[in-house]
Amino acid sequence: MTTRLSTRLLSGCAALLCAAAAHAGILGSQTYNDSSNDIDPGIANAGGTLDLLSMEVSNSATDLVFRLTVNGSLNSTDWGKFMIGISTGGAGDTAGNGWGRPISMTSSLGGMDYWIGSWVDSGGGAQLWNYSASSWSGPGGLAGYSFSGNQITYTMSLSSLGLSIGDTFFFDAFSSGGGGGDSAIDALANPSVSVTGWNGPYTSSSNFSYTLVPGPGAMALIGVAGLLARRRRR
Ligand SMILES: [Ca+2]
Repeated sequence: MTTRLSTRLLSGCAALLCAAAAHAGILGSQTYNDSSNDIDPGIANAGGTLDLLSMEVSNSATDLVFRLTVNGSLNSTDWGKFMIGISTGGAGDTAGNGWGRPISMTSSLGGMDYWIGSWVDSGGGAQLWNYSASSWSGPGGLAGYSFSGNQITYTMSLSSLGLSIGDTFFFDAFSSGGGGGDSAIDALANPSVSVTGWNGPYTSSSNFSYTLVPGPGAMALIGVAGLLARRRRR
């Protein structure tokens, strides 16, 4: 009986491993939601395109992927700017960001260590900035950047963010206009209106966290050990 159950458990875990492997190396993912229509009515929202709806965060053994969903078409409205602030526990800027926008961030790990600035006009593009030694350095490139319909996908290597499997980081995403002084017209982690004017300023203080999930092999082994231990205790 015990042997048959163990065999069944192991084949179940093998199926899970296959399913995980079929998912292009994605080890874990989590979706974070924002309210819709939470942009100040006095500020243009580009037909809803600047209204952030959700962010799916996932990781493989080597990469981190952000998939941002907005409330309008990125193909028909081409002037939006979309940005992500990341706090990893480094020196951390608590007053600014890589683009000099009036947007700042504080988390339980400190200030903002990385800034991703992206645009969807002129074919689109994205930059990665890093804060260290009291200044922002960049821009660097991302491993991947694409947008279509109402989604933008950003791929960064974990090493480019100074992250390793098991690490936890904090993040927030912001939408804005093309002016250098434009603030966070919408902020993902804030379900209410973020700013009442283009110039803000905005500070993200209650942001989201994500922990980089280890490989399915390690997870399955932990699962098998737990189930067998439970079986043994009966
Ligand atoms: Ca929103």
